[in-house]
Order: sequence, then C-alpha cells, then structure tokens
Amino acid sequence: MRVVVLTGAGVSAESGLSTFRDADGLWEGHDPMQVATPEAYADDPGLVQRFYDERRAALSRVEPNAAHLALARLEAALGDDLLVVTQNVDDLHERAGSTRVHHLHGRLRSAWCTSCDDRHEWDGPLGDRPPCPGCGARALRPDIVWFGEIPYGMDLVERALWSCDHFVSIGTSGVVYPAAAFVHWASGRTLELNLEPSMGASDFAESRQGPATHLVPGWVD
Ligand code: BJW
Repeated sequence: MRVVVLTGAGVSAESGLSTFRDADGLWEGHDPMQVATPEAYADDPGLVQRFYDERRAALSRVEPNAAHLALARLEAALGDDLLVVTQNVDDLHERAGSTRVHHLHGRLRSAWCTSCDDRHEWDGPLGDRPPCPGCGARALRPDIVWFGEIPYGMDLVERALWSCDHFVSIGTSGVVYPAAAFVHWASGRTLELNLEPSMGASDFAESRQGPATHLVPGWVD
C-alpha cells in the first residue's frame, strides 16, 4: 500500500508555530505573505532575513506534536511505501522520527548561496550577512521557495502521486499551487484532515474536520 501524505502549516500549529492564513495579525506591521516573496527580498533583504531569522530561532523553542509522531509511526510500519511531502519549512517531521520527508518549499535550517549555488545546513541568523562557508561570498539567502519560484523535487512528487494508493492532505488551506492540485494528480483514494474544510475539500473522496493532534493519530492507529 503506497501512501503519500501532504502536510501544511496546520500540522505544526499545535506545536506553537503560526499558520499563514489563520495568523491573526501582522509581523512587524507586514502581512507574512507579502514578506515571503522574491520582490520583498529584492526591495528590503534585511526585513526578509529578519522574518526568517526569527522563525529559524523559534524552531528551538517548539517540539513535534502528536500528529508528527503519528506520521513517524506510520513510516515505521510502511517504510518506503510512505512519502511525506511537506509545504512546511520547519523540521518537526524529522524531529518526530520521520526520514522520508520531502520539503516542497525548502527548509529554515538551510541557507542557499546565490553566488556559488551551494546549500549549507544553517542554525544561526543570516541577517548579519555571514560569508558562504564554500565560496566566501556574502550572498546567503534563506533556502525557501517563494511565490513565482519552482517548488523542489516536483518530478519525485509527481511520480509518487501517480502511483499511490492513498493520498492524505493534512492541515493545509489548499490555496497555494502546485500543492493545491495534488488531489487531482493522486491515483489513489483521497482524504483531507483539516481544522475546517479547505478550499479544495469537495475534491477529496473524504474530508474530516478537527485538530491534527486528534485526527492524525486517529487515522494512523
Ligand atoms: C489546522 C490546525 C490544526 C490550523 N489542525 N488543521 C493563480 C492561480 C493559480 C496559481 C497561481 C496563480 N497566481 C500565482 C500562482 C502560483 C503560486 C500560487 O499558488 N499562488 C496562489 C496564492 C494563488 N504558486 C507559486 O508561485 C509556487 N510556484 C509555482 O507555482 O511555480 C510554478 C511551477 C510549479 C510546479 C512545477 C513547475 C513550475 C510557489 C509557492 C511558494 C509558497 N511559498 C510559501 C512561503 C514560503 C515558505 C515559508 O515562508 O514558510 O509557502 S507561501 C505559504 O503558503 C507557505 C506555505 O507552505 C504555503 C501553504 O500554506 P499552508 O500550509 O496551506 O498554510 P495556511 O495558513 O494557508 O493554512 C493552514 C491550514 O491549516 C488552514 O486550512 C487551517 O484551517 C488549518 N489548521 N490549525 C489541523 N490544529
């Protein structure tokens, strides 16, 4: 039984990380969605670096929740037959024990040098313009996929979706493409687990509503 799980910000909400579109309010007076763009980075790199530096620092203050842990248990049972595709840039799936995790929109704990094109594991801030450990250029940016940029590993994701028996979408609003279209690409039975019906809820064979920490263990176990 081959299973593809797509996760979004809702799976990490109960760990204490804000979602995007439920977020009540602004970050330093800015809509987070306006900060997560190449245009914002070109206009004010310091502002965008600060946004990601704060979110990277916040990772050390949060822990995986029951939903992440349940997905790790599912991997222990299914092995290579499970792929978790996450839109999240946090590392909570990995810290829960999942190893087959694909980060569609990049990772906070990775820095990308736009001079030499290398990527480096990164835990500290980038806003003070540290040099690239590879080439020395001060050209490191967050290794994050912004609007208009191409999500990572689409070939791998498409192949997994075309050959899966089950596709389960967890904690995502279904607003951002291409992830919002995965339900149409999946060959298997489709299930949505979300706090409320997402934009695409009617495209799923089944849709269940509730907090991820309740729904995901219930589905897995
Ligand atoms: C709970 C819960 C709990 C809360 N339990 N649930 C017009 C039409 C169609 C497409 C486009 C268009 N114009 C432009 C586009 C393309 C664009 C796009 O989709 N725009 C839309 C806004 C319309 N997409 C892109 O540009 C993408 N690239 C692209 O398409 O390239 C072309 C290409 C594709 C494929 C192959 C080849 C070429 C790139 C998208 C990059 C997205 N980047 C961001 C920011 C960076 C990451 C970061 O900073 O963290 O990624 S945007 C932001 O949204 C972030 C998220 O990963 C992403 C999705 O958000 P998510 O996870 O769904 O969060 P929320 O907040 O929206 O929803 C949370 C949900 O959880 C809610 O439903 C809650 O109810 C629920 N919830 N608590 C369970 N406890």
